Amino acid sequence: MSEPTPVALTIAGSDSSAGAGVQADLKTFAALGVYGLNAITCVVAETPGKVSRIEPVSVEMVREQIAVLGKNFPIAAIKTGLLYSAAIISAAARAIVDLRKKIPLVVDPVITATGGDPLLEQGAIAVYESELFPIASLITPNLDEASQLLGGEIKDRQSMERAGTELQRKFNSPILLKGGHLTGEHAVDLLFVDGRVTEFAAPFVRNVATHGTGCTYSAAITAGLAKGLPLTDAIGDAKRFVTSAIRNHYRWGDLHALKH
Ligand code: PXL
Repeated sequence: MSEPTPVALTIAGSDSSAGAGVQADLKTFAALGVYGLNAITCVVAETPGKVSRIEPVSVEMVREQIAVLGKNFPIAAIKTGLLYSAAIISAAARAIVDLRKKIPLVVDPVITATGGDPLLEQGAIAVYESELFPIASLITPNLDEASQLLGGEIKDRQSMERAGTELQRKFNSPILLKGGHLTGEHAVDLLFVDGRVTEFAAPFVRNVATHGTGCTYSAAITAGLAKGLPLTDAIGDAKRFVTSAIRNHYRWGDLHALKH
């Protein structure tokens, strides 16, 4: 008999250009052999680099999506992406706790889009810290997000090590600090668990304007956890997956240049 397909849930926003958000998560789950469920938090009208409008879904609707899925599917791992507001972060955290099962939870603390447009309401970071981080199995900030969580600039390997250690202590959760925005031969991410640091490196892919890499990466980690992999194996596999996705990306810019 074949093994049952693992099931993972993403709680995130919809990206109309489908490179980030829920769409990236579901494509990643499918590519990795995991059945993906989604609870939509907001709808974003955008193309890569330009957010044009965001509308949230009601808090009650966010809660209901998570509750019905939890009652009817064997959810083996959960990730959160764009949660938009303090009220939605709080509703998502409570709905996850209400599932009353210990399910691995990956929190991708999405604050701004790659192009720099804000995606999270001001003041919402405090609710991440008080309600969602305490139930996370892994938090996956990039360098900008880590700076916003801690204050101060992170500009090299040394400051990454300091920031990751501080984040892990402050939030008492494993931290994957993604160093992709540092320039160098390799894109280096550091995992901080219980005072230990593990490095994940891949050759830096040059001359690519990316959109949705953070979403794809955290979704791939979630897929690995849904399959029952240990955290370091799930991250190692996910790093290879996202590097390959960046290398084999859809060339939106080229098409855009041709048509306009
Ligand atoms: O890449 C961050 C991100 C996450 N979620 C949604 C987005 C974006 C970026 O634009 O639209 C829905």
